[in-house]
Amino acid sequence: DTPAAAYEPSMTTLGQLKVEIPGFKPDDPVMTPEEFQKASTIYFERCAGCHGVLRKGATGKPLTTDITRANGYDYLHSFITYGSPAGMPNWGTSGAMTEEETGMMARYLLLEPPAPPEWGMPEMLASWKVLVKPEDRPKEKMNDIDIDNLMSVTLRDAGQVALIDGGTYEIRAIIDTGYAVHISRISASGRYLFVIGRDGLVNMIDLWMETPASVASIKIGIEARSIETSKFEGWEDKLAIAGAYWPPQYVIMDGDTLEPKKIVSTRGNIYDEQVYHPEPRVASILSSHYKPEFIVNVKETGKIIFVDYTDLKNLKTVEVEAERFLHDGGFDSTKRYFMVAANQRGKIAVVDTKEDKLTALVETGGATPHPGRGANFNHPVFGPVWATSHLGDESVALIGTDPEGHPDQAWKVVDSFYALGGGSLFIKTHPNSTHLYVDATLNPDAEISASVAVFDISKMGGDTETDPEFVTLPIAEWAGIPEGQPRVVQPEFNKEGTEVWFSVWNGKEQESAIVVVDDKTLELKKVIKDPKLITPTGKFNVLNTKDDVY
Ligand code: DHE
Repeated sequence: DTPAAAYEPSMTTLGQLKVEIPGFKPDDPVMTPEEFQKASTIYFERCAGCHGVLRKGATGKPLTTDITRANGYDYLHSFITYGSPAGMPNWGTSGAMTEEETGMMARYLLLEPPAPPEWGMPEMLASWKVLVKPEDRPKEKMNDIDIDNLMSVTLRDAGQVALIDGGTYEIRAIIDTGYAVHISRISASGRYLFVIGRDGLVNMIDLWMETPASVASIKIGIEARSIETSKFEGWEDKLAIAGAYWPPQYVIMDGDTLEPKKIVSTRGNIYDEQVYHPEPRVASILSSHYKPEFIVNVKETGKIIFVDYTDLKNLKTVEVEAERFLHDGGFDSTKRYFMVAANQRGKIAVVDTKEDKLTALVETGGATPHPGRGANFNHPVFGPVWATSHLGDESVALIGTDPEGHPDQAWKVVDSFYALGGGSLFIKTHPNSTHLYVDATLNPDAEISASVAVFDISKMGGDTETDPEFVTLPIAEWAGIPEGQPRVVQPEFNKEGTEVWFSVWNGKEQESAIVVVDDKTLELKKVIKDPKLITPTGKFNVLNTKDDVY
């Protein structure tokens, strides 16, 4: 008794965009256009990051209608409500979605997904704003901020970033940005800070202004995660690049104004199966220190693309067959090799940015490596290593990165040991520190997700049978927040490498904090609290981020 006529295709809005509700079939579940629109928005904000806009799956399982219809409403509803140990959040029981919403989302998944529109040059140009022209910007630094020690902190659900002074812990500016800024990156000179929201909005912030503020902005797509700037000698501050999840593409922009110069689609064939994929999303992007190139990681097709930015009219790219699904990564300590997680295959792909070639594919032995940018240190026995933790289990893998000095260990897992628990997102150390910090943000146990493990690097030995011991720091407890269930996420060092900062990430309506720990003593140094610090997640120290020190 669901009259098909009531569900005629019609236009609905997704954010600021008009999209077409796909045609309904007679046996489709009941859904009003209003519900469809609401569900599309929720899907976009909560689900698309893992399952893809077209629902073809990546970090999350595919949710195309052949699969969802075979599983049926009840199965979907319970999955959305209770989640799974493999990483699906418990949207219902955590209170993030109401009973009405989980039911609505289950019905929504039985319908064909709407394909959001493309986002090409006309749309980009229409969204592009130069808020302060280059000639009207300060000629010298107009503030007393130690810019190198500034921390750019994402205030996720507020759609803002906070610039916090690493010396005084004072909030020096709060800047409106896109929704849930994913990362901050710094221009080679250290003057400009670039941030990108989940909604594809890029803000370019001038740190020389009396109070740092946006000087340009542009929306480069509908969903996005990555941004970077040109760093090679002679190209400092000249160009910026941003990668989009939807449409699957990257765009190269002027480094002074964000004027879009070149949009390149990443649609194409999966590297191994040689089958076309309509939504190969751009994951991490890095800027080479060896050549005037960007390193663009394409998730679903498993390709690492070196993009030569010297001649945008005659664009030269080198496409490396790597592995899937490429996600996050960083350089080794020499900055010659780039290491990126291929999380579906439990591997780290290593590319040589001097030769533009795949160096190795390293199986980490853990489930779903998730390094952030990883952690480089000098292991007492194995020499220079790069470390990753895992989303799917409690293991930490150390990979040898010194083919000259330690050829036997190069590009192999030299040791693997347990940290606090599964659900780790980020791992961090600093050249001036002898500690390795590992979070467990998405661990289902509240106490574990509220703490971090700290390993003493100087005590790591060559006996791989015995796990190194670690100390547990109860970071969220130190923050003294009585309400909610705050998760501790992403360690980040100050410029000297003497203090490490953690976000204590609570609900939008609840108190959150930043906790600063003394790296030498592992004692609490400072709790930064402010009603404006809403849902802090990523933190990026200007100097370390600019120079790729991690
Ligand atoms: Fe991230 C890095 C994508 C969920 C906080 N995240 C990245 C990068 C990518 C990515 C591609 C690498 C960017 C680069 O270096 O150029 N993240 C995704 C997702 O697709 C995923 C799994 C699901 C989603 O819907 O977004 C996801 N990420 C999260 C979160 O839930 C986090 C914890 C909070 C949030 O903002 O939503 C989160 N991601 C971060 C942070 C970094 C990051 C803080 C940068 C780490 C660093 O030290 O460089």
